[in-house]
Amino acid sequence: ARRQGTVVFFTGLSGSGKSTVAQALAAELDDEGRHTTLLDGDAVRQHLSKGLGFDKASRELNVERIGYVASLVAYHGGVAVAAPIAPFASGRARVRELAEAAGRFVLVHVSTPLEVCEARDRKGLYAKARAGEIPDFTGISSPYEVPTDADLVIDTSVTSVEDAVARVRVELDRE
Ligand code: GGZ
Repeated sequence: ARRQGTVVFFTGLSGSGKSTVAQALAAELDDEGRHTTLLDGDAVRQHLSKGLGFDKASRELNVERIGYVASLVAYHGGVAVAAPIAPFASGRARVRELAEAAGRFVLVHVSTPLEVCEARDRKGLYAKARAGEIPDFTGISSPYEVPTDADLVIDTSVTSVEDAVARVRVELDRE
């Protein structure tokens, strides 16, 4: 029988820490010999979704593309780890549908509060968004619909990367 594959899908605001946790998780699983594919937000937008913007339709298309590729990985028994903002419930539901047809779907909401993400402002994007220089910025001028169907909720302002990874792994080890 085919080994059951998995899609681990992180969703959360810019600066929430989802990429950091996703990268650490993917590295651990890969080290242990699981065939792991990281679909990081930045890389996806440079390649798979090159040229797409941040209006609702573009985000939904971006998220569906990620879900499609992730589901292919899962179908072949691998683990796909994806970490886009994915702010809309409809796009996340579409990903769930694709992933569950192929394997297991684990939704992780990285719930780090906006105030914390904005205070971090690692790339200076929140300041630009507040100044009106970036339209449709999630949390400032574009919505983030909080998931009601997350398997895990992790706030990186109170949970370390190490603990966040461990919590996801407990979830993955459950049957
Ligand atoms: C949100 C934006 C925007 C706007 C550029 N809104 O912190 P980052 O820089 O590295 O992560 C953000 C990334 C979000 O792309 P995603 O593909 O994850 O978004 S979605 O799932 O909604 O399609 C941020 C940067 O792109 N960025 N403009 N307007 N984030």
